[in-house]
Amino acid sequence: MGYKVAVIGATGNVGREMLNILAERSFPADEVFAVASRRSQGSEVSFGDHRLKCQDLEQFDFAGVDFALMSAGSAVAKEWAPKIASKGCVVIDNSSCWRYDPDVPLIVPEVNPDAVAGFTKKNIIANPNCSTAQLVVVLKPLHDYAKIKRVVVDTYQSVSGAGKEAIDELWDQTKGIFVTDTPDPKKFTKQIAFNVIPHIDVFMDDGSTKEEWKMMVETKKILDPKIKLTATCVRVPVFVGHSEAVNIEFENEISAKDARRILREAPGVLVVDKREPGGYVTPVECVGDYATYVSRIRDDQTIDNGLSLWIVSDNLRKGAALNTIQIAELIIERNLLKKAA
Ligand code: 11C
Repeated sequence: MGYKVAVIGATGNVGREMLNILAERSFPADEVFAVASRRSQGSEVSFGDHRLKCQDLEQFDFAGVDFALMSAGSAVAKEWAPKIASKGCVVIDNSSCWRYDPDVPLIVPEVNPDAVAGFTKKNIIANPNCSTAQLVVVLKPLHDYAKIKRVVVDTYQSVSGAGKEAIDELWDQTKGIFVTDTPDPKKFTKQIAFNVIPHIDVFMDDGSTKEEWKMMVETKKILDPKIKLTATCVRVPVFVGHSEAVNIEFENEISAKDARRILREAPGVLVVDKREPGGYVTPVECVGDYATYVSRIRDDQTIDNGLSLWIVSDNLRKGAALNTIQIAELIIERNLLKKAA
């Protein structure tokens, strides 16, 4: 017998990717439901060769549904995740709402799969921020080998991380700038076309942004609380695919050659590092892929046991929809779901 799966936020960028990936990976589902706000009720979304009609979240009956894959923002997650979970449905939420709750596991299956068993406390599991997910997949095998002390990461984040309106804003500004007038920024604080903006999410008291804070706190929760991490998160005029320039300081000896060998064996990671023009991955090349790509692996000569590298991944996939579905697959694989007889 297969599973019943509801995708909540089915009309959004991540919701659509969830439906694509469920179909692509032949997830063992008997039934898949597209659930969205009342505004989208009746609109259709693709699921493999089928079209699904969106159902209203407020009216939808979650009894008998095994997994609720949720990507509807923090406010919806705060209200609805506990209600849905109380019906016996496992909620895997993409928002930041539940990530820092000690009773909610924050999971990247390649990194901390054993922590998933803790979901039974609330029946809720959190999916990390997209920029964290692709980072920890790469850090984990290196940490196992040489113990990470400190990470300095600068991100180059695509507009799709900020939703559909942000994609439209980049598109309209890019066209408008040479043809008509540049439309004023709405979603972003400044012009995003042909520009970069060092500001993602709200400002914190210490001058960092919440996106930067999330990368630090989530890396600690998923990988190791002892790792020190500082981030500068920047929005760039790219539609899909987040990139990260990462500098890592280790306790123990590790060379670029070691790192290349370790990362070649690491689950979810693909090394493309030819040290020649074009011998690295850029965001446009990672779109639609599952892998997190690593390029430009090199020794940092300015510190002991230091490495620098470049990470690129599809933020809507490994950063969101794919990771969510991998978590559901992990629960099934480990036989952790209590299914009614
Ligand atoms: C961005 N990383 O690129 C964000 C999107 O906490 O899940 C995801 C925000 C989050 O804007």
